[in-house]
Amino acid sequence: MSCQKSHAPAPAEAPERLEHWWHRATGYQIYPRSFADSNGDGVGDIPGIIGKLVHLADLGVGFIWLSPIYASPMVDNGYDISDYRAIAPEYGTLADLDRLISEARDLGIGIVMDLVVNHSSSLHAWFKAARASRDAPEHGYYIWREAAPGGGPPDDQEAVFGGPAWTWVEEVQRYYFHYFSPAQPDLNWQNPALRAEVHDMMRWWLDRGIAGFRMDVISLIGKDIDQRIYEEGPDLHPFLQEMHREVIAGREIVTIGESWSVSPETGLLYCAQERKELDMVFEFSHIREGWHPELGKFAPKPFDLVGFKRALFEWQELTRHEGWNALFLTNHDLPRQVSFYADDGKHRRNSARMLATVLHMLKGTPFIYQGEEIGMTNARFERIDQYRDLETLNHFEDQIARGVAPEEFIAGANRNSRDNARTPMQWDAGHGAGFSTGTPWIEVNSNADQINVAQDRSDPESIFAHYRHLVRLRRELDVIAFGETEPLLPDSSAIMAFQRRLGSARVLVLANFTANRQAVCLPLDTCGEGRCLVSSHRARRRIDPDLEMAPFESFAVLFDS
Ligand code: TEU
Ligand code: CA
Repeated sequence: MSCQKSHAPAPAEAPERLEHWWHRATGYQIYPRSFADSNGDGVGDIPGIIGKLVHLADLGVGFIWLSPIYASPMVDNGYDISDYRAIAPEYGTLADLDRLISEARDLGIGIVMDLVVNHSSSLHAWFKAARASRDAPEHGYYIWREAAPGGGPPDDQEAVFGGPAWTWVEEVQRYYFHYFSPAQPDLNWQNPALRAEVHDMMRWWLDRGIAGFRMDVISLIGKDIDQRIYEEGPDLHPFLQEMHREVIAGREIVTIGESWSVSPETGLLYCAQERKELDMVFEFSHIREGWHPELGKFAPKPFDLVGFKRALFEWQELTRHEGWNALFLTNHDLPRQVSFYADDGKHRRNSARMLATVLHMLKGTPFIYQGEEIGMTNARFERIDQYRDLETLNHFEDQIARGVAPEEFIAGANRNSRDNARTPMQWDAGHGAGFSTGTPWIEVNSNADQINVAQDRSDPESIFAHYRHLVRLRRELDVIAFGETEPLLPDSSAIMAFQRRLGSARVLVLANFTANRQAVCLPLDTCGEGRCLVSSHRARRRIDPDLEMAPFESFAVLFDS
């Protein structure tokens, strides 16, 4: 049950920060292929999204991060773009997108586009020209090397999605470099003409009225492959500063960079305000915490709350006075949060609400990934042919060749494959979960008849209502938007606890990450009589040093002296 709404405490001193619209906003990520299909071809599309805008307006989100909807052969579901200024026909038209931008704007929701410029598709006109002739100007837009002296690839660098990072092109008698799949040749950011093309394209989108960019693997653009430096290479920050100067300066937009390598040591290089690069980064330290240190994501590892908290709190500390956090537990590349971090069975509803409370009470801009607001779970596929994701399929081939049993791989994929988050959005209990009247491109989760928007919304204690409340609290309370974070009980492997402070206001947040009742012992100075902001169980008002928490219980209490 959500407790009574409180009003914003007056800040004790005038805030020095420059406040931007995205400081109090919550983002919502849409993976268009799986969100809503308007024409029954089994593939989500832009008119489908427009039809669901009321759902998002009701949730209260400030902007949508739209995963790629550009023209693409869809080898990596749109993260392989063949025309940066065109829409994939299966998703709709440019006119549909303009309509989405304007209808969303009328509801107070901005559209943030995915900017995928570490690589293009191998079917992009630039690459077609580049591969046809060494003399084409576009040849220099990509990264080429001669064959090794005895023939064969220049070296043994490997691609993230499996196989060598080099592919031979007969016409130019050279290899091109691809960090991901051969269908995703890396763009050569060292080439000023390429950078100018990207800047021009970005301005073109901004002029259409979008609210900003989520920048795919942006930390790769400064790479020096000869030194085998990929992430955060020597030219990354100069390139980001140039992009800011050329495109972003003077526009009240939001920019979120994706970086798999950023650490507390390098975080502020991206997002400290005076550096003029990005507003925030998606950083993955808390996600990597859940991966096997040697065997990677497909080898299950039990969840370790202590390491998870350490990672999150380190970034809260980093951004205490400078920079900003992008808060998320899941996205289209990650498993469903209730399945990974908590319980997706008996305790699913409280698990979902607990994870939401924890994330949304931290400092930063939270992101909700489609379906998270109703507690959608992992896919639980049984056979490899149910998967669609190229990363999962390629790693399956690889690992089977290395002697891993198929069942063992499927068990790992059930925990961590990217397809867990890509099954269709579950709108209702009808055919195709209300996602499509046709046959969805990837199977609907078999639990769609119990877990869906219609069902959740009919529940007075729904997960959706809980999220809506959290989104509103961030808009209303300065202490949630801007307060400093103070970790409590860092060594507890069962409880996540912290406080937020701003002026005379203090918020205490407690969450039980286990299926057992937990006795919690709090420092005396955190206790007292407060006002319950949000709670999954009975409203808590009086906080005593010794309290007991129910399985997956969570709450936040505001004290204002
Ligand atoms: O992901 C970045 C990335 O490095 C992922 O491939 C990551 O390593 C993997 O998902 C972990 O399992 C971004 C996009 O979010 C992803 O969907 C794209 O496939 C990738 O870039 C290439 O554009
Ligand atoms: Ca469709």
